[in-house]
Amino acid sequence: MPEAIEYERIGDIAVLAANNPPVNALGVDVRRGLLAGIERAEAEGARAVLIYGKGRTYFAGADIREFGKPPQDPWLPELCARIEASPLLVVSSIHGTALGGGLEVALATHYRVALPSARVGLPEVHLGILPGAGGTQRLPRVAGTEAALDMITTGRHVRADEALVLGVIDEVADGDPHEVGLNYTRELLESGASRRPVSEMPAPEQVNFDAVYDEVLRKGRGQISPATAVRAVQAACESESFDAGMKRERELFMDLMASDQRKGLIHAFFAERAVGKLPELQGVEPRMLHQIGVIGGGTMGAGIATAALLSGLPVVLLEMSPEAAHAAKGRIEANLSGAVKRGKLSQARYAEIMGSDLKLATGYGALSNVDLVIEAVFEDMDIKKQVFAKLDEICKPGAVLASNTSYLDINEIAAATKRPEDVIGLHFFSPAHVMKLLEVVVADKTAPNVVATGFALGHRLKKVTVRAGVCDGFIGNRILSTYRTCADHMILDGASPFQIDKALTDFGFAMGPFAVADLAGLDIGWAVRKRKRAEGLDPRARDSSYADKLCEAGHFGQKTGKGYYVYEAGKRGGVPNPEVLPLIEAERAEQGISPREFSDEEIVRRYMAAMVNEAAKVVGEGIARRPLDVDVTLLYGYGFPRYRGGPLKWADLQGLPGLLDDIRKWAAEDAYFWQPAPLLEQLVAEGRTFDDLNKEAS
Ligand code: TC6
Repeated sequence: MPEAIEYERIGDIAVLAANNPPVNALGVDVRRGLLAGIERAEAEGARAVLIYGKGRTYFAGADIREFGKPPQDPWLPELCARIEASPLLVVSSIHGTALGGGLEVALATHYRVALPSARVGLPEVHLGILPGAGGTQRLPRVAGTEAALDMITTGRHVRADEALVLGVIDEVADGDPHEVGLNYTRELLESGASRRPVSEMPAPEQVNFDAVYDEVLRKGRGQISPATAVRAVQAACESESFDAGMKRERELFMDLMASDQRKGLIHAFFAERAVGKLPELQGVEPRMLHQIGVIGGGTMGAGIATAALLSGLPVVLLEMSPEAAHAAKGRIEANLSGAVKRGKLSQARYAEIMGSDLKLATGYGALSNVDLVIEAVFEDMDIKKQVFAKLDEICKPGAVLASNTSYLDINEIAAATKRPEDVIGLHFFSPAHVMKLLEVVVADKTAPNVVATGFALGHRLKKVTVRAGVCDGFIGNRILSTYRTCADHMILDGASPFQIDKALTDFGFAMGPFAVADLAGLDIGWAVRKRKRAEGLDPRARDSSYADKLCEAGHFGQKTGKGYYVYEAGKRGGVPNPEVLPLIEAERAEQGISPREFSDEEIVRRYMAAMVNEAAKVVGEGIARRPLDVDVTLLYGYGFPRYRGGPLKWADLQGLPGLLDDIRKWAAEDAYFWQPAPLLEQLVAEGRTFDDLNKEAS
């Protein structure tokens, strides 16, 4: 096996090259190699040490896979102290990304040169920890307290030119990192540069840390790592010595390391990388995509077209009339102008897209040559079937025929064609050019290379892409429908939509379910309720109609200015709609329900148990392949707080037996709704967790 750190002697300079693909993470072998390399360079009488990474990057951080396992010597903070204390001149040459422990190693070296394309950052807070190898002590000494607080609490990746201005790096030079590093080290030696340990620099300047702490805590919506990191930086300013500051950093680091938030965030990190790895796609080549079609230019269709155009894919957008096509063009123009304003798209590229990449059409014939077509028309099975029958006639052989339906049966849609193997669900989330989630819904006859094409498209559009099976609502909307029903039951029994929204945003959700319903449009839920009632509700299911009354009065949420909340033009968010509680009270009276008090804790517990129970059914039935697929779906499509890892990670951390006990207890009041998921019962009986299932599947 190759050495994780390769040692090379070039004249007076000992070169330590990291060789730990793919990202040169600072695992135990790398740490040992660095320590041995420094000791050898000193013993051999070198004058300087150059550290750089082979392959695509300098060290991208500590090896996250080691977290939570027994630590192995040398620890990164000790290694950094040893590097800094070396009597030799120690230099880093940075390319790719010097992140987390990687930047901490670089800050422990005496000088830093970087390629123009390099980025540096301390993103540890996104993993629920803080820079624990001196980053909170050294960065403010070189960049100043304010810049360090910004970098550490946001975890943002800073470009080389900005890092140079901030003093995080000393020089930017283009070329090969080995050569660039050697040239810079030689220059330093020739100019007689002396060692420059950051720990010996003066303590950084004071700021109002309490104010920063409060602000960061508020922005974190319950996430503790960024605010805790503020206290660590404070220690850099206020401790009597560098070592005392390091001690405080370590204490705070260890607290975070032991937290559930750290476990949730690291689960999220690996889960979002695992969703695209499906054994069934190993070795399956996706079909080529040169041009796609989109049917329907409403908010969803225009969003999908925008996402495709931004990724460089030409789009033919089909609408039913020239007026509708014109309106669709306007939506796409507005989306793309937003991208220009945010600096994500150049004016020249904008002109190119509007001039030639986007084609508007009003006849199906325009789709005869596209490689994939996504239908985003009205959510009605008969209309979808007509669309697919037409596509079957028009599209060239091998074209992928996709539906963006969010609930309907893809098998039934596929049966409207003579090529069901080419049919798939591509469920985008609105606004589709912004939301990161894509559910690839695989029907019974979908060909593997069509599934692979769905994933390839997701990758190209920079989506987090999850595989789902066919059922009402697939992974996300099926689970949403259940926890939303649970919320409706709590309302009938005495809670208010506003209390529920508040309890759930306090839990960490970006929005509560009723604010979300207002945003999505109340007509969507209304249509689903009407469809389900038409299909026939189970006589044991509780139903409520107060929300229908809002819709009947023409209140569809944000788009009409009124729903659960009232929205004033120009103001963000809304205030509770005073018409809502009387509607609920009338319904309770009609159903003979005496309302009772709900604590916020009970609201969260019931809502989450409903979510977990349905999610366990979704996994048990194979609609989601693994628990982590559910977690990623809820994180990216439904505003689930990332620091809780997703509903099934949250469930593991709570303990599955307690959740199942609650579900069984509530089944005594409503045995139809609270039917325990067989998979949950099985896991509890076997003393296993959802994470055990993830591990078995990987
Ligand atoms: C830290 O340093 C704490 C210090 C204090 C200690 C006291 N460890 O993302 P990609 C894997 S905390 C282990 O697909 P990209 C990743 O799982 C750390 N593995 O590539 C994937 O594996 P797979 C602070 C890691 O080019 C593969 O590498 N650092 C690590 O899109 C490729 O990754 C960070 O938070 C790791 N640190 O993006 C940086 N990093 O192929 C985290 C990656 O088996 N990493 N892997 O699926 C990143 O942000 C990105 O990976 C990237 C590269 C920007 C480095």
